[in-house]
Amino acid sequence: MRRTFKRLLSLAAAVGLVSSAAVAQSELEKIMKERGLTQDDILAAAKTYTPSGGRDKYIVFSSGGQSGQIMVYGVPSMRILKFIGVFTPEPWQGWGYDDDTKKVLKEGWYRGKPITWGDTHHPAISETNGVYDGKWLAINDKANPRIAIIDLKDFVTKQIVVNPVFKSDHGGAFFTPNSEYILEACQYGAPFDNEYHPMEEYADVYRGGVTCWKFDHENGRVIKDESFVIEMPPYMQDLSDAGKEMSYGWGFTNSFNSELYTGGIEKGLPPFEAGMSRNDTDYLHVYNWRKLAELAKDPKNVKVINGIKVIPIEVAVKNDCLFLIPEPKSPHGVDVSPDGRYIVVCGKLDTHATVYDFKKIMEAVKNHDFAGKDPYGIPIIDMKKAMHCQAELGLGPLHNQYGPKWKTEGEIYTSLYVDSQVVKWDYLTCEVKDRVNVNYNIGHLCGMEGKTEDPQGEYIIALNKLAIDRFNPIGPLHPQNHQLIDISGKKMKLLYDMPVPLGEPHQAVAIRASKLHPEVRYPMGTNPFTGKVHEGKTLAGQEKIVRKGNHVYVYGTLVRSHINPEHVTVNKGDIVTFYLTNLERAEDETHGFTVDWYNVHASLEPGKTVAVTFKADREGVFPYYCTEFCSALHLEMMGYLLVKDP
Ligand code: CUK
Ligand code: CUA
Repeated sequence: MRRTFKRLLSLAAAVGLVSSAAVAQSELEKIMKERGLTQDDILAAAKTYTPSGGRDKYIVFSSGGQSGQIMVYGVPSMRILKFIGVFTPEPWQGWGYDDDTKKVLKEGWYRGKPITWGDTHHPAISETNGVYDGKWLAINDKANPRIAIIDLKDFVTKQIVVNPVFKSDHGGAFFTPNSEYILEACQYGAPFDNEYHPMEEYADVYRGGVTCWKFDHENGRVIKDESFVIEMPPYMQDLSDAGKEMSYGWGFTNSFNSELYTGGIEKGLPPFEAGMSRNDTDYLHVYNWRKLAELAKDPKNVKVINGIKVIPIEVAVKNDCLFLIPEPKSPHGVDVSPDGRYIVVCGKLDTHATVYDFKKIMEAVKNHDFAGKDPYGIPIIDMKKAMHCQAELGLGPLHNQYGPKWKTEGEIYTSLYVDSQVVKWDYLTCEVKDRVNVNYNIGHLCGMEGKTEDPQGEYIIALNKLAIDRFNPIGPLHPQNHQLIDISGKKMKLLYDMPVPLGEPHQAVAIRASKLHPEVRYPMGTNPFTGKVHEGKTLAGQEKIVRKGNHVYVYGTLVRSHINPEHVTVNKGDIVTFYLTNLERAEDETHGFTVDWYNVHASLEPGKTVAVTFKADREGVFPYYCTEFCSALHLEMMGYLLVKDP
């Protein structure tokens, strides 16, 4: 401590600040004493504290778990910047409370049924040449198998696609290295049709698989017609990753029910978790998505189920596009090294991480050197022949992230769920280098671009499932805990705890902030969901009310500090559409809009046009107003909807 301050003091003396530095020292010492802070605490604070107006080096997109949303925060400050409405309504952004956002949410109605929640797991940033390009973000909903696309120009969800054959998904979303496809792996095997099939048909009719969603990288939309599903046995596929560099064109998905166990405590059978972990190994699925994409273009190679092309197991096998490799035991994370050569798999019930060598896998494939076939005829590659090494890490290894010295030191970090630790090790030699305790029960961990071809340094974030004693108590439901860990030195150092009051974080991805270029305003009259001029665009002086039959269209504008028009009179039973344009050009001059009783809300960022439609089903007087405190006369920014009995 003393020495640090002496150094500070001599530095301060050099710039003529001796007296103020001395004052600062005594004040700092006083605060440290009062608050019981150690020198390590002060260093951690200095490494994370971001003064007013300061910016973060990295931006993190974290799954919001059961909230169905995404959380955005900065590193190292750990300041939350935004929650993005994705699968669930989010009133602040008007997400699900105006016509245009309702339309996007409606695309995600699962088999036609309104679904208002989601279980987001794995966000992924679009890639160019295997590195993040900062353009698009994708995330899956495990509960109702869907993928959403978020535009990183305005951080708004632009598309939701429903998987027409899966009944749950987990191993998505993962971009291929040039964002050609988004991989989405099934979790719980189920019939691909939407019919009833008894459990006795599990092995024959229930199926798993990986959906390869064709992605229009330029426009940021999934092209459903060019997407396809690789059918797989109902082994309960789990996490996935796309190969890169030497393994480009391949995908890897693990699984945890090679037993084909179907449960049934009521039948006197062991419960699912016991039956599914009977075998010592499950299967890593290795598939050539690039070749399968070509095959899928020929109708002879596919069956169309619920409108999507499905490549049957036999077709994939016949064309040398699908293989299995045993992997121990109840595997979870599968993470391809930055050069694409190694595939690191963690088994939840095994103390090891297993490193597979893609070169060895390809040797076996080339020579058709197989240990046998599974009941579905898929060739099995001998585990030993595909393996590079195994590292003994501890209890409950789950996920991996690569560090900047991956090439020279095989730098990799793995989460240990049961041991509540992050382990640093070398995947080239399988030696353990360091470990740090986290609080508690870590799931994923997030490196800075830690799963791209260009992992960055300094930080790992531990995404912990349990917080227990870390924060002030707020009732039985605790927040989650994101812990920032400094990895710049030889020993890892815990820097900061961030409570996450949103939902289970699962995966988070971090990108250099310098790669993001979001807009500050929309071109005047834009509909953000089409990127084009909104049909309701209205400029100053063009405000009007138009009646077409029983549908009343209000072309309105908002600008500090009035809504125009200020009176709208309609008949009971009319359908009313407010088209609203925010005429502001100034940064951050957002207005909001709501009408008493009608359960609508819109967020109008500068330049945006939105539509809000409802049925005027009740006679009366309904004030509407701006919901953002936008100026000194914000409260005056209002009007009246008058609904009369005709
Ligand atoms: S999962 Cu949650 S801790 Cu959905 Cu990626 Cu591993
Ligand atoms: Cu506009 Cu308040």
